[in-house]
Amino acid sequence: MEKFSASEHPHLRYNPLRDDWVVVSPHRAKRPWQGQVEKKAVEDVPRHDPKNPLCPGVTRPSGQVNPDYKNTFIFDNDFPALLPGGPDPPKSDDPLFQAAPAHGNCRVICFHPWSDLTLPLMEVADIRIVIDTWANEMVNLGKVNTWVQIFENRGAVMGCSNPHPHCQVWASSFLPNEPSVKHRTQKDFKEKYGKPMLVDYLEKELAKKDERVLLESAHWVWLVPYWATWPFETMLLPRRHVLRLQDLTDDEKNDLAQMMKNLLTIYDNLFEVSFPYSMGWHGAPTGTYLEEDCSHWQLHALFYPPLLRSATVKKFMVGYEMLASSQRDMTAEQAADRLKALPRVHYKHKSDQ
Ligand code: H2U
Repeated sequence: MEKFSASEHPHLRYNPLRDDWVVVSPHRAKRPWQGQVEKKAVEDVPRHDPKNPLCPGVTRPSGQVNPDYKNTFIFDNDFPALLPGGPDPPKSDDPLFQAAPAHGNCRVICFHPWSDLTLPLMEVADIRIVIDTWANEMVNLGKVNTWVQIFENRGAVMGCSNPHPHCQVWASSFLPNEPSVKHRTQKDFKEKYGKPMLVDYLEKELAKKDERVLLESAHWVWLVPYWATWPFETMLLPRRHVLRLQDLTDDEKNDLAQMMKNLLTIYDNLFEVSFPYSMGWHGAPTGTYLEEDCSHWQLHALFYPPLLRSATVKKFMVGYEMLASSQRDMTAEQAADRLKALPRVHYKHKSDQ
């Protein structure tokens, strides 16, 4: 019988964090594409636009005036998805009509006063200030909220409404679906195997680092997870067992700033475009969980980019993905090989060499 090859034969891969499976169909990677081609995003963004509500000194539609900020600037989202107060829905005995309270705070963090910068184009010292701002928000919002989700949507293709470098923070009184599943799976794993899942996973990935490990630094490892779903999905993990972003040491935060610049530069170099993605941090829950044993958690950042084969061809999670299981063509290892082969200098700075 023909011998199985992961780079040729369809198979399933288990995602132990989400407790689900992804269909991998490597033989399909060469199929012709006649689907949608996204318009290449216009990259000529003015450094300052007096009409852009995220720029320094601008009056937002809410009437609030942004300060003349010099590094990061945080404000309460003028159109928040969650509110700190308000009435709770009534309890129901009917299992088919269940509602629950949802409170929280939504904030916007501008990374830098200039609209024409993105994280990989920023100075490492300025990225470090962003990391400190994230950690502060985790501490402050985490005092009362169960979950603080920091996320960046980059690029119009990801629904980002504004090119100015920024991210969002949604803090909630409840544990949302994704972290709720991860809380359970990591707890079960630690009970069964005696180690935090992602600590064990990183050790095993480092033992065979030529497969999916992309970049290593003193304190961080960037890799394509074995179970990645999006074509160029990656994960960033600390080497040490760290529960939450606010637990990082100064050295780890400095190293993280450099690592983020490096990895996002590689992403931008893939198709020589400001690479669109949704990225975010997952660590142990907060609020009342701060008093509980959360040692099964390991901090990690997730990068979910939608691009597939060029700056203009996007992967859609539709059809089979919506109705059955997620599916990918190129394997995680093939994606890793593509990313590993890319230059480390940002394509916009090529001429500086
Ligand atoms: P994106 O990260 O998806 O582009 O969203 C930008 C956020 O900024 C969005 O949540 C908020 C929007 O509500 N915003 C304000 O709070 N005030 C404004 O004046 C513009 C945008």
